[in-house]
Amino acid sequence: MENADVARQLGEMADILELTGGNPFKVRAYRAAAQVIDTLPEPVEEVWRRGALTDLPSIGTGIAEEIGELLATGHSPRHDELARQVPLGVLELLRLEGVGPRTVEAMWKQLGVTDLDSLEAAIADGSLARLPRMGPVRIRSIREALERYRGRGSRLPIHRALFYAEGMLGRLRKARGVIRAEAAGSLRRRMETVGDIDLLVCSEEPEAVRRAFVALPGVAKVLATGETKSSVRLEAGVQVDLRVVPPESWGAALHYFTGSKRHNVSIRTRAVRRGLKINEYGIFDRHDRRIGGEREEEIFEAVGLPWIPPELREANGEIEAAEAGRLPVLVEEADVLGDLHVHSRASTDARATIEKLALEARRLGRSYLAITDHSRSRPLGLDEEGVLRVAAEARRIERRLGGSPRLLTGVEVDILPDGSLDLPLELLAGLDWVVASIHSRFHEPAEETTARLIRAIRSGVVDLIGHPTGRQIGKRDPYPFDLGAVLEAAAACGVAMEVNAMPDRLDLNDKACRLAREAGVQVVIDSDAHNESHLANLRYGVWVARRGWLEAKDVRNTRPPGELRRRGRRTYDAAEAAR
Ligand code: DGT
Ligand code: CA
Ligand code: CA
Ligand code: ZN
Repeated sequence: MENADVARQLGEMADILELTGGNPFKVRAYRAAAQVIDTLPEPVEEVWRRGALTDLPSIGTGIAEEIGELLATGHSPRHDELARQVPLGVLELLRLEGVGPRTVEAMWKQLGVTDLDSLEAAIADGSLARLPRMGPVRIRSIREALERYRGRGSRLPIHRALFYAEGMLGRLRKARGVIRAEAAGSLRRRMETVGDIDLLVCSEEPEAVRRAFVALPGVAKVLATGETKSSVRLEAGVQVDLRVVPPESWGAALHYFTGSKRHNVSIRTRAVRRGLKINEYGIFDRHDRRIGGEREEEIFEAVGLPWIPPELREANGEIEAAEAGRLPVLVEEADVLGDLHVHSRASTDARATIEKLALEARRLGRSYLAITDHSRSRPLGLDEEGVLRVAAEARRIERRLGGSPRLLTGVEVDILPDGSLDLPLELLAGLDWVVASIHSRFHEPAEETTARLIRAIRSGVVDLIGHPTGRQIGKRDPYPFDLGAVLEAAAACGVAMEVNAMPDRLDLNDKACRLAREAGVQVVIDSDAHNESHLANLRYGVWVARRGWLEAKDVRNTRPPGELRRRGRRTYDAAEAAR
């Protein structure tokens, strides 16, 4: 059983409990456990085997036992028992944005709505309006949520694709006759979602590899299988394509199956102009003699270019840049020195103490960490006193740990609907690091949200705009606003833009990173960790930045702590402070 499956079961248990009016503490416990498992960097099964489930944040003995049962037998009696109380379609209704258990319960019990289809019918025939507090605005937003949910593509988020790919590659590398095995396709290009997983194996024994491949755990169905090419569908629903190539074709095949298609076409066209033929088997001269293909670099050498990193291979100017010797030296995870958006248990229901976060950051080699809990207008958010208390706690722990990692005092302050900040400016000005984010009123006209963000940027006390577009992949679209205008203001004020590395955010995205760079705005790649296991997610943000052509100099947190604030200690607008 994969982590995502375990997480889904736990999440469902939380949903059913909530829907049936179960104990809210249990609901929260299941939900927190699901989140921890879903973002765990190793198979939960291994943690379970070492008997270390309860060492994970948010996992107590009761839930650990249920997870153990799930892993041992493939199903959880507790989950089955809960699921019998609610039709499956009703559970799916909970996935709609802005539709909570209370609403689903009313739709179900009062209108007999039991799935997406019957909800659609209840909207169409007007019966949904019979529910209390169900005016035309709310109905429209439910209809839109339904359409978004239905329209959600079947593409897999990269962190899940990577999970499956790494599991399969690990096993294939140990299989008979396998010389090398790598992921290709959109996964190697680090796109935020992948349509299918492409694996490439180097071997002289394709038949043995094929047999090992179709027998991998998790394979639900063999879709096609030939001598050098096979496709399967995993239980998780995703398709996996495998190609097996001999060593002399490895580089050519890796390039070909990495894509993108448009990039490949450009490279092949260049080759033709030089009298060469490039395909997945190798590089051939005009007499069809093989002149290369064993290493991927040879493909680029043959057309007079330096090697281009896979993240750039989207036919978006990378060939021209390579030609002109102006390829960016892309930022790497090792360049990122610290994490500047981290939540402790002071403002979340997770169990991450500042100390646990700091120790995990140290283990990951980070040299600093900004503790940025939520401000008062969020549930569990901090008021002035709370912010100061957390800051004092951070300083104390930093001393206790001997200054490694450095702990910066900070906050993630809400940008209120009018663009003012949720805490006094004097307080914010005294902290080491201030993230400002929008968490409410996502559906205002674009001009208003643009003005809201710009006002926060100009406050003089903000260092970073958190998850600047507000999107949640597959769940919530970005709020409408003028990114260009916001970037211009950020450049003028030296305010950075976040690349939030939470796999369901990745916000800014790759395209916006590139715009930020062009506008002269630095980004900060950070984890927005809600527990210590999230600190490892930084790599997903690094991939986004790489796809956005960013170099280390474009990323503020490749700098030591003393250089994070562009202009040293901020002054802030006294008129603003007096408001
Ligand atoms: P995806 O799976 O939709 O996320 O995107 P990709 O890029 O992984 O696309 P996929 O799986 O269809 O094919 C993998 C790579 O194989 C693709 O990036 C380039 C190469 N490829 C596949 N079909 C063709 C083709 O007809 N022509 C060329 N030039 N390359 C192809
Ligand atoms: Ca693919
Ligand atoms: Ca494919
Ligand atoms: Zn936030």
